[in-house]
Amino acid sequence: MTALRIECIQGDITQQPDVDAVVNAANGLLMPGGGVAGAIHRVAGPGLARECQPLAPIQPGQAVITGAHNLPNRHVIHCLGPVYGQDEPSAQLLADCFRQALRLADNQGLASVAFPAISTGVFGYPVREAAAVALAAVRESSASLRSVRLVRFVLFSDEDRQQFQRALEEGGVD
Ligand code: AR6
Repeated sequence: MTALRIECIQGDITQQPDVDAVVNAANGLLMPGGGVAGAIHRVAGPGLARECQPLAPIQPGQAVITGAHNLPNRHVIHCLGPVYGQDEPSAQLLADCFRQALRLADNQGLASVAFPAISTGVFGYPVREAAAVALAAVRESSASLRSVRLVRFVLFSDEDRQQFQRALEEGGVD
């Protein structure tokens, strides 16, 4: 069995044509918003919001999967991250997002998933803490994954990429 590969790159989550699913840092109503959600819905087109409507609302830590519409992927997995300092326990809820997203991807037989830094924008989660939670959750999930072989973190800024890269290296060799 091939090991799970984890990578951290700087980039735009809507420009990852080589992955099967991209993850949306969604709002509870699964509507187009700002940040990642705005970018994903803009590129996907209005069909994505229509498909999302009957799946909403979702709770912090929850994930749902849809088609990718005009995005160059097969699926979008929508996660509602915790609002830092408000949705508690925030680390557990953030970890739940990654675990649930990976489980959904694996259940669909997908091989690759790209995540943004969920909760670190409008929801105020400090990037360094979020990176540690995200990497730990992915590592913990890896033993139960049958089809997912690549997890890519796509960070908007180089500073955020460095934080995730550090968390990846601190957790051991990939
Ligand atoms: N590609 C990759 N990363 C991005 C992109 C992009 N295109 N755009 C922003 N980021 P956020 P949240 C980074 O606010 O904190 C929305 O309005 C961004 O710099 O998108 O989970 C929703 O509707 C930050 O580091 O997600 C919700 O209401 C990270 O992605 C709420 O914001 C997450 O920022 C969700 O807030």
